Amino acid sequence: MTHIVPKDESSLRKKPVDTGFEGLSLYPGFMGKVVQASLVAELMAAFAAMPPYRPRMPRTGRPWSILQMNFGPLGWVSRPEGYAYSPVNDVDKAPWPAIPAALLALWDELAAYPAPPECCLVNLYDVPKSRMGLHRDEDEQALDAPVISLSLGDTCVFRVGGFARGDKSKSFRLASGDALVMGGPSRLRFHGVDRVISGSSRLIPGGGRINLTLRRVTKPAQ
Ligand code: MD3
Ligand code: FE
Repeated sequence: MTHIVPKDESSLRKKPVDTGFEGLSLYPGFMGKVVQASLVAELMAAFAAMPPYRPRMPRTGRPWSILQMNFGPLGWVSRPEGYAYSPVNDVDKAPWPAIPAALLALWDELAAYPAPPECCLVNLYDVPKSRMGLHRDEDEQALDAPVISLSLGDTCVFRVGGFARGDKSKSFRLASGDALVMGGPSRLRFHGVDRVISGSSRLIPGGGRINLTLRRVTKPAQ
């Protein structure tokens, strides 16, 4: 009778697939559809109270093609003078909402780090041309902690390179429910999102992709 059991938490892949990059672990379908759907509902409720905003590039002021929001004691923000972590949003100076419990659980399962995440950066790929250029995540002091990403909604084509912008790169697809751990020697690799495949998931009403990245920002006290 196992065929009538919803394919969910019971049958998830808790072993990563080999990405060929040490420290970069991809867990396809790590989060089941039921938990994904409840997380999306929780995100929508949070966004009703604090709407995602379209950041602008430092200095040039060019708007990003994605929307952003944060959860947790520190949020990652893009300001005219550069990138920063801030305890409050730049719109009305209100603190960010708490990191959803399902994401704290994801960190506990995968991070192998002795302290909780301080930031959950939310990237919303809301239009078909939304993308994220090649960059490194280097605004954190705790570079010994991994960055953990969870993808929801439409599949994207994600690119991982080396430690210099021109190094050769590989691309992977990230589908809804996939978790990615970027740690160890891969923590500072260049990476980006080339494109989102519109219509590839029905999880998010109206379509699109939501990426949640969990980060430890400060070094934990000994
Ligand atoms: C590989 N987000 O928020 S998450 C970001 O899908 C970011 O929205 C992308 O890059 C997104 O900074 C990709 C996966 C990711 C995050 C950090 C990495 C992959 C990484 C650091 C090193 C190598
Ligand atoms: Fe990144």
